[in-house]
Amino acid sequence: MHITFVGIGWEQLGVSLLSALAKEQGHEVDLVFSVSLFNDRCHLTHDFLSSAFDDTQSVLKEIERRRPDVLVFSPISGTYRWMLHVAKESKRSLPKVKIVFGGVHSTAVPDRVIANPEIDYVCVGEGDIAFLEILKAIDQGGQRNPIINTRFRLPDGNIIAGKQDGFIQDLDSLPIFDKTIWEDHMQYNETYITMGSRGCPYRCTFCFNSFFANLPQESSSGYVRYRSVDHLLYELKIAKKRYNFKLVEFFDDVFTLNKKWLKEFADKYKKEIGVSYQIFTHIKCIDEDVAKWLSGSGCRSAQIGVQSMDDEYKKRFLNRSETIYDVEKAIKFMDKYKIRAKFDHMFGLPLEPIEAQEKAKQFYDEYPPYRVQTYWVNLYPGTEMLSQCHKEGIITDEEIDRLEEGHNFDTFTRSNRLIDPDKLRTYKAYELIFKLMVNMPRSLRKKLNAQVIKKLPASICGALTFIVDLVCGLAKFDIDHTSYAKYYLYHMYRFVMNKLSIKVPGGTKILDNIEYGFYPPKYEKQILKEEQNQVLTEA
Ligand code: B12
Repeated sequence: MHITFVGIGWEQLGVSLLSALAKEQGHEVDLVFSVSLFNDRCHLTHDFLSSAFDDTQSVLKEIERRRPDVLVFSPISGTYRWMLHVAKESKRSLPKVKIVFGGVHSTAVPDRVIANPEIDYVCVGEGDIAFLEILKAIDQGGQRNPIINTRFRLPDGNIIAGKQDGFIQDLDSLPIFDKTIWEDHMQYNETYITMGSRGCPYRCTFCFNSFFANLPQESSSGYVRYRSVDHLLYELKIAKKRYNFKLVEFFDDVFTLNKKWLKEFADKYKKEIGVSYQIFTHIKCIDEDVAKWLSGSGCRSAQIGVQSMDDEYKKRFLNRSETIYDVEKAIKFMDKYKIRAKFDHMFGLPLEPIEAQEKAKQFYDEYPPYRVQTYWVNLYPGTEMLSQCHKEGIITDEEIDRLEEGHNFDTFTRSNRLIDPDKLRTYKAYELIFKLMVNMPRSLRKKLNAQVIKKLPASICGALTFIVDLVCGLAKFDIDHTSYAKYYLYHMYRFVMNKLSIKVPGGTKILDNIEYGFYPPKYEKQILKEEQNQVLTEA
């Protein structure tokens, strides 16, 4: 069959994996992508510019031109509305196309998603097995038997829900991510993203893990799982030959959780790949060994969620047990081994005492991280935090309804109505201070006063924050900033050229067009053996 994935904003590793699985089954796979400049559902939102660069119509036209048999979407909450719109329009123009939804948002509210008559299948939870079963069912003209981790609609309108069955345990039995479908849009010669594990042992109330991990599963099925180091390095070796990237970003929830795995990774990565990398991790998972291994193997920065500096609040409302003392220990190790600490700090946390911001300022003054990344709280469907807010009467049923339908998500730039306007000005002042202070000498840092800065109109404060962050990032040649800027410049140029009907080269230059083997050779042999056994059994 011809399968088309529809993406927006950024690469999605879930899509890359499903693409590899579908190609392995002999399907023809491609991607239609909206770069959605200035509304990328991540960092940048600007109403006027986003409508000037809107590319939704060309996405719809492209889907119509390609006439796929199956259209696949993997929405997070912030991309759900757009994806739903594209799905509906595509069904109108191609009534025979089968539409499949999956991913985080679909898992949080599957009944709402399948309630849209245009959507034929919805995957709940992990889709490595379900996706192939869905494709088989479509290929055979639709079936009535339940499909694992899936809901679908029968011609009479009834919904069939398959058994929910945990999390795939052997990640090495899966193919490596298929990056080829994204090459035209991404800039893999700059940064390459991947993951070595799935799952997280922590249950922060604002995170999708707070519900995803609780999906029904067999008792023997664990949530935190690893690819072998060799499986991961096999992928990186292929990718390095093909793209020669400058940086690898590991998006594992807690990259340094398993010290045995990390040690093996650090030893082999340095020898076999040897390119700088960045990770995400948890304060509790940084000690001296970890910092030393990371640093020795090329890790230049680690992004860590600090979120709030009020220990008591954090424990009670965010389900996080680390203390300021743990943060201090972690940053000292990172400083000692020259790993840049990028701390995530959240504004607008429900019921957090406002004094927590001054505490944070004092901490960042004493131990300035490389960067404070600031986020405005979003209440994501399915999360523990959303239920807490409902229980506390902070959010109404109608607002939950809107969130579950995918409205009102804007993480970086905008706050939400839950934040009291006076508090909002205070938060904005601290946001500017945090951005400034880590780039200033200590004597000047002391002079920053939230009560004074708070008097600036919120819009000016917001604009200054954006400028300070951008200028400091570019001045430090921070690759997060430079690659983001390059991505935008390239796509703005491409957008204009497209309007003039001038074709421009894709975002990634392919350096070595070797065949993309989705399995390391030793697993390929194993899979072949399994397939032969199956043929024998069937015979
Ligand atoms: C890598 C990553 C990014 C990358 C890549 C973007 C992307 N869209 O994936 C970047 C840095 C760009 C990014 C940015 C953002 N992210 Co992010 N990101 C992640 C992260 C860490 C990994 C996602 C991933 O690749 N997982 C691995 C793959 C294999 O798993 P998967 O995608 O879930 O897919 C599996 C199943 O879900 C299912 N499946 C998925 N889709 C489909 C479709 C079908 C048809 C089927 C059958 C099955 C299926 O099968 C797959 C294989 O089992 C997740 C957290 C996490 N650990 O998952 C957060 C996460 C997705 N991000 C999140 C958020 C909020 C954001 C941002 C808004 C802000 C931010 N915090 O940075 C932006 C939005 C960007 C955008 N426009 O998409 C939230 C989303 C919550 C929500 N309900 O919407 C998550 C869940 C983190 C969290 N703590 O809650 N992110």
